[in-house]
Amino acid sequence: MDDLIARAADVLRQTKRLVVLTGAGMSKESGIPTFREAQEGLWARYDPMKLATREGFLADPKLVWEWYQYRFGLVAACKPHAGHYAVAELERLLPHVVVVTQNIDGLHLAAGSRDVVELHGSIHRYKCLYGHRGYTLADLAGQTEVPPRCPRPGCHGLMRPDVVWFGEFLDQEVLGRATAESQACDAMLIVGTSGVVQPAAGLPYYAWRRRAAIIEVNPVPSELTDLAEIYLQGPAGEVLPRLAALVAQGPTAGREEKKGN
Ligand code: BV8
Repeated sequence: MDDLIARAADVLRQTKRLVVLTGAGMSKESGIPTFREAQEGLWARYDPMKLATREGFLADPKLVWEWYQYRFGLVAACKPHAGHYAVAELERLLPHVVVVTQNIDGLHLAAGSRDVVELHGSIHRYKCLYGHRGYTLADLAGQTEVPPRCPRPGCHGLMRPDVVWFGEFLDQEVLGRATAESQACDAMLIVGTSGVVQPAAGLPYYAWRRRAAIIEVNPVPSELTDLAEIYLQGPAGEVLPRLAALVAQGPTAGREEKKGN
């Protein structure tokens, strides 16, 4: 593994435009179960794939709202781990780094990454069924109804998390940015995703088609491992800090340029 990480660091040092594509495995070591892991406790008998849908919400708004409040509580109790900080460090070391995450937990932003594309939205943001968005739970505090109602005068629509559910289209601007960065990158670092959920899992193919270097970090091979030039088989919290430390030790394509401007 040491020589593979060293090789990956060499690739990243010469990278001018890096996309870091992350999935639920990126947050595992922060204590957030991955989407496919069995749900805990009272949620064990529910299928997340059914709860994370508009139909599931309309069928039982209170149940789905409470599921997200349970998950919000999990996220609120968690902190970024060394892997998140390593990704933020790569953004400081290299000329152009964009984090494209499938996660809704906000941990990349909390770790200091600045250019983060949240493909599936955020559990920290709320909107109503009629699309009035930009609210936080604090804006809804004091309402006793579950789910709460839209604070916008005259609306009163049911509130929901501002996330992308299965069967819902991603925000076109967000997906457009993620696609453009994947089409323009010269390296893509894929961390902690099974590569199943579309259209996120299609992004690495844009990088692959333009012969970008693809590096994957995952303890288990995924649907995307065959695309990887370098597969680092291990957990994000262990591999990424080693990778970032090696990148920091040598000259990078961008550091001189960054000093220049
Ligand atoms: C869309 C937000 C157009 C919500 C999420 C039939 C009907 C309807 C749609 C479809 C259909 N068939 C296919 C589709 C498309 C569907 C889809 O992809 N389905 C899959 C199941 C086949 N996609 C959609 O619906 C998307 N919209 O396509 O619109 C459309 C419209 C109508 C009809 C058709 C198409 C919207 C997808 C977004 C869904 N929302 N999240 C919420 O979170 O509550 S997705 C959700 O699941 C997560 O955000 C995440 O993206 C995904 C889970 O995937 P991963 O992140 O990869 O996590 P996973 O658990 O799978 O894997 C974890 C990995 O980590 C593993 O590889 C593991 O080995 C690794 N790991 C573990 N520990 C570590 C680690 N790695 C590193 N370190 C560790 N320590």
